[in-house]
Amino acid sequence: MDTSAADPGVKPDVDAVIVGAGFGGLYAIYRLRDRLGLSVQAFEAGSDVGGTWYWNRYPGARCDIESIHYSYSFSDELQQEWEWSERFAAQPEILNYLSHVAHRFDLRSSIRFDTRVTSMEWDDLNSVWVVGTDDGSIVRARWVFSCAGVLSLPKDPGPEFPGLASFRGETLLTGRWPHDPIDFEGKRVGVIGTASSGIQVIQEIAKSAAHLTVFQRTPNYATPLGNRPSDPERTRKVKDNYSRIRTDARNHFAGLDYFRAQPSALSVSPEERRAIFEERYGAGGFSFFLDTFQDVLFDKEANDKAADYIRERIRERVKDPKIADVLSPTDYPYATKRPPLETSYYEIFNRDDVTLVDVKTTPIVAVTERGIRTVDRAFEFDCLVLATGFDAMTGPLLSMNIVGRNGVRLRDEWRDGPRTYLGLAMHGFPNLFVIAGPQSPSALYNFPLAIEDHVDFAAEAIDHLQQRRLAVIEPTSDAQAEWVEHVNELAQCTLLPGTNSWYMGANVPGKPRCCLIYVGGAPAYRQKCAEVAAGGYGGFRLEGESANALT
Ligand code: NA7
Repeated sequence: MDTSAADPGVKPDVDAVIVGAGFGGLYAIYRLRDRLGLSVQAFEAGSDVGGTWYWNRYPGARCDIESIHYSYSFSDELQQEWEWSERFAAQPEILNYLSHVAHRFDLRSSIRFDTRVTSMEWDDLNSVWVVGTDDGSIVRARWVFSCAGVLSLPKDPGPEFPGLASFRGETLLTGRWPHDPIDFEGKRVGVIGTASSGIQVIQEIAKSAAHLTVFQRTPNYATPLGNRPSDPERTRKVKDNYSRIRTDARNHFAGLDYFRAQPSALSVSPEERRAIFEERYGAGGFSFFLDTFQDVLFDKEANDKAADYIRERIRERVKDPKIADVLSPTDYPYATKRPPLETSYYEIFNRDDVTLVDVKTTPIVAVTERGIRTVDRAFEFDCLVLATGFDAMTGPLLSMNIVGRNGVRLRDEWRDGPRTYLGLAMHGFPNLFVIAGPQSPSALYNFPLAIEDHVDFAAEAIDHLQQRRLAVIEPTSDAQAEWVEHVNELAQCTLLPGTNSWYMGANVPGKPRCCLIYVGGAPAYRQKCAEVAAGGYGGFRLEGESANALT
């Protein structure tokens, strides 16, 4: 796309382009179009709404934050009318919910499906983004909201598994699961990856496969999910108090309703500590992670107590001590990789028709026509399932070939890691808002609330500009540098940097290693954003007469 010859005075086609129609994109359409009165065009690569929940339709996919929290708060009518059938909704129900939202607010009329944004270039002369899509069309917009997702671009498995293309059986990627049901009955199945997606899919495939072989590189500290049918009495209480529950959640570190965590695992007696671990382990959800002791993520000794407890439970549940050892993490602290939740995971390894392969000690050498060859054995499969994760947070943005002021490419700007202001916007890339972006609380903040906060912040900023007939908002280089330093300093106070996780960008070969998440928690982050807005958008430069406004 050549914008160097851009005509001055070219009007934008729409006020805002929105990339993606998952939780973020759907709310952005509603907020900008129906509340702010802007014209919007959303693009979605999938054939319908859902985003992450559209693509991750593998058996067992389910949210691990309680559905009463993992849902929109922006419409009380919506939260009153929708009924969740389980404590943690499964993927089909979440997809139904998002479909219902799209229908209820007539959001599909603003979305072009089966269309991927492939380029985005800032035309400085006209203060518009020129957005290109894979069908060859171009749309000019004053604002762009990237709601392209955080865990939406699966890692390309090709380079990590030589020979993958030669496998004659069926290869399935959890993050791009086919729409037609897959029947594992009587099949020999190999699964690579044992984190959140892997654990969920393994639990389901184990129910019908003739033989299941699990290839584990790093064991996880998985704790019980505690799923069950929704309790009508609790649902009624929640609905009677939804507004307060949402406010409380927004004041919690991770946007949830866990409020019993004590300051330190080291300041209580061993008996008291154990009783707390015991109770929270049984309570399910992120109780164990977020509602035990506040220093678990900061203090190695405190963390060891939690890790010891989980290892003990794994040893109780897995009969063969050698297999239990392989399943027990020992070389990284608890929760420095995103903790997965499980239901029957550990018991699966007590079965004769399930084999665990430790690929740390016996690495995979190649995928063959028939299966997988490790250094010491060949395995034959009918199906190979890859639950190998995502190019998280930065991947979806970088894949859109974003070019900002003066032809600067985001890919070059981020060569050593992302640089943002508030995880929301970038210097050199005006009028582009990144929803739940890198260096925001994102994955450590209940996504629907995090998304609503970001979209609201950006919509209010646009409103602020429009009222003053301003056209452009862009973070200053200084404000951005300060934020990046702050995010990195905070991360250094935690145990996260020492572990190879997607939080650190360490799951993708060659990706720069740095903390992709603001770890100061939702309340501190929300306060900072509120101060920025109240101060007239401090840290942002606002400029320009809005001569080419559409609305
Ligand atoms: P994750 O959390 O990135 O997990 C990917 C899993 O795949 C993990 O067990 C990896 O082991 C494993 N993996 C990745 N590459 C390889 C190779 N080359 N060889 C062997 N094993 C490999 O992705 P998920 O989809 O499970 O979860 C992502 C998020 O979605 C999750 O955090 C929730 O927020 C929802 P490793 O640990 O890297 O050794």
